[in-house]
Amino acid sequence: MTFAAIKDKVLAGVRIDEEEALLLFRHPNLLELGELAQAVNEQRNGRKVFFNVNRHINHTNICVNRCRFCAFFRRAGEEGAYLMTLDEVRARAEEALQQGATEIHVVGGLHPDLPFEFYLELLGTIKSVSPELHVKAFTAVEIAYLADLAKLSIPKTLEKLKDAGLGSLPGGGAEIFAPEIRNQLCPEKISGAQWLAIMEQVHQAGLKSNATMLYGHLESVEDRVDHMRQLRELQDRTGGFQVFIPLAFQPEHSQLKIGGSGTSGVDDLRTLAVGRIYLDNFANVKAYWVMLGEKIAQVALCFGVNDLDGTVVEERIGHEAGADTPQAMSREGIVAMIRKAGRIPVERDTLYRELRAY
Ligand code: V47
Repeated sequence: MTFAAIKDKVLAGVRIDEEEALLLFRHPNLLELGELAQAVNEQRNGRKVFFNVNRHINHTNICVNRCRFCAFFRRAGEEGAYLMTLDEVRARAEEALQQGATEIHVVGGLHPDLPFEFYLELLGTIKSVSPELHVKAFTAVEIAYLADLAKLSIPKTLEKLKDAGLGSLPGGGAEIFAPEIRNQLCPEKISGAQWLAIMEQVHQAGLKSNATMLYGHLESVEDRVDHMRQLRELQDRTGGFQVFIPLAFQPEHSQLKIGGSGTSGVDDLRTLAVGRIYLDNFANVKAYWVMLGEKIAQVALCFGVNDLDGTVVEERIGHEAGADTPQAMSREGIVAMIRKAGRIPVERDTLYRELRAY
């Protein structure tokens, strides 16, 4: 199979297989790959690029897991360990609302001592600031932990969280599904199969979620394609994923010593482009500017990407691991970034409904 043959197939709307995705990863001409990804994106999304106005709240960094790639977690009592009070959470949500946020993104460590009720109160606290704020909270990994804590099934746990204000789920915790790599990265974490099984139940419960893939560490391109294959298969069954978000590994201060200073810009663009072409059942591909840097994220808008995440504010997970991006971007900053790439900036809500074009 040649690149030209794959291109014909893709432009005719025919799904490519894993072997063809591998060939795309190995295709030496990055610009040809980007052009194809962009053609696919424009067929679907035109020249619009989404962003949202959001705020991250990482309520605690205390975690019972010790993921080797993670520079964010601390043990209870260790220097730098923290747990926000609900008042601190409320203050952040109020500030976000004043700044025009429509979404609060909540993820945290697997805290050893908090009761299930804490998480219900956390959601209730944010919703009490404004019922209009969409709370995108808890990765599939946290959901598994909370279900254990509550001694409830996953569907029952989701029902309680939904009643307390949960609006959708972020895509974290997927890392890379291949068991031999996952066991080296995060041996304590739920398996890839469990992550997928929980997401299936999330979608069955009527909640949307996102999907991530952590790359640029120990994995091979075959592992990346295998990861995307499993996402595509689940998406065929449920349609519940809103967006694919490749996360570029940030190597500083993590226990995972792989040498070098992180992924290359070429690999970032290639991964986003292959994601766009292979994941034909995902409407959106996000360049998460926090991990990629603003410049690569902007160039990614010519490589099949149609979403830049949001204003973020106070990001801790990537920054603890050496991300040298700012903590926040203003709405004006993101709009300018999209315009300068020749695209149309569109503010969206968490469920990808258009709020305002600029
Ligand atoms: O699951 C942890 C990753 C994730 C590092 O759904 C790291 O809209 C790179 O999932 N280098 C959490 N990545 C963040 C996340 C996310 C972010 C923005 C938007 C959305 C969304 C989801 O961050 C973790 C893990 O895969 N991570 N450490 C690191 N050193």
